[in-house]
Amino acid sequence: MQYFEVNFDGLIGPSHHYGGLASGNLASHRNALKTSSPKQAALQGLEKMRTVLRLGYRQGFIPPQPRPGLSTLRQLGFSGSDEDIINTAGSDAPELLSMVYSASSMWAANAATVTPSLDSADGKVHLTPANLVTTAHRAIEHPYTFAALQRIFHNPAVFNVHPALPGTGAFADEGAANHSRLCASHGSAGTGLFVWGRQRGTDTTRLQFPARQTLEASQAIARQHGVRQAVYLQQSARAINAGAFHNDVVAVANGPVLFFHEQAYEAESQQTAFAQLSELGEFTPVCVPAAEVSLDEAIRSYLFNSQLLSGPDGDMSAMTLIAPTECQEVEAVARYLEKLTTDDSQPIRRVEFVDVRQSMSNGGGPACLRLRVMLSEQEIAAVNPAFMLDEAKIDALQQWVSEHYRDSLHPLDLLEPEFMHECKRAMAALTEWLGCPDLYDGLV
Ligand code: SUG
Repeated sequence: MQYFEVNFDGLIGPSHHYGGLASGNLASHRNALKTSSPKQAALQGLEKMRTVLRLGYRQGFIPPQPRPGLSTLRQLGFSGSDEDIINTAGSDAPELLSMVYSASSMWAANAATVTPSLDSADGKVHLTPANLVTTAHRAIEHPYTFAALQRIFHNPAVFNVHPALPGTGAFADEGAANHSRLCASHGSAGTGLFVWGRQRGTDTTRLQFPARQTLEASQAIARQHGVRQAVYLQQSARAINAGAFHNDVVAVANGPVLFFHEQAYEAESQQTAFAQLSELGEFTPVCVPAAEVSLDEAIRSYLFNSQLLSGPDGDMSAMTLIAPTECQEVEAVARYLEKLTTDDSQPIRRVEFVDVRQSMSNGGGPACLRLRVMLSEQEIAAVNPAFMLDEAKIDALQQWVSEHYRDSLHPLDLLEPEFMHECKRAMAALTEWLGCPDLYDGLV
């Protein structure tokens, strides 16, 4: 049976702003409190989806979450009408407004961990929303993500959408950003590669920034999904301290290929994991040496936050890297990429650049913006078609963005109650268009 990589991108919401909310994410820190353009952000995201669609791949999307998260503000003690809540939070705790307005669900690589049916014990596709407990603005995402995933993957005979792991630091989980699948071909059984930053008892004094994924969370996901082949690999403290808050900032996999930075992993853990991967099946590590691209250059350009794709029919011999345009601007990276595509010892043959600068300024590149789901033709038919895209639907979504989004947004604009109404109107129009006006019922 043939399997296809289907990407579900996070549609960027109307409250996209630079809140400086993510510790360890250098771009978020650097751009804190600058003016964003929600309109440009969403249009860039949709153009990326169009690029991938035009290259011949299937493309879906995950809708934005309702913002502001008024139920969170109520939980935090604010009361009265919706306007009262915005006004009081705006004067007493504006940082909480930024938190509940974050459009962070756009980074769909953090929406969930996915195990394809080929790799799970019961032959179903398993999805677990990430609890994202490390940062407050992201920890509020998972109930909405769960609702959206249940709606998209709505056939329980084919899909099992689990609730998030317990919301505690011991099971801190960041989803597919720390998970990859290695396999000989899309249609053959693969190995889940789970990358983690800390485990019970880890001496975290070496870490300047939080390690967002625990080994215990990764093990729980593998157990829950009935993953038949799992390998665990430890992120290096050096990479985390340099700003690799997720594994997908320093590595990307596709088929048998793991394209990664030399300093991404703890050496001993890498040696063990790579030996296991070679034992379990075809494994082609493509290591980018620090002497050619430093960690700093890799993180600045987001080279590894590219989408690495086989041919649309699954051809593993000629892969395409969908890379952020920033890679053309960091000299060492541009030079490296030129060399890479002519190096016959590995299958990456082509680089396609996409402009997702609005998202990049918050630390999210092309790969952050998508949740990758490996599906057979029958499984694709079991996906709710409302969430699958073609060019006409992308046009319609661009039209919706143009009608409802602001050209520019400063974090202080979040204090205006009128902005809340704008966001509500945009979401109502979207869920109506989708035919799911009750998508987030009970959660708002
Ligand atoms: O969790 N940025 C996100 C970026 C996530 C990128 N995803 C992957 N690497 N898969 C994060 O750090 C910044 C929000 C702000 O500061 O306004 C933010 O949440």
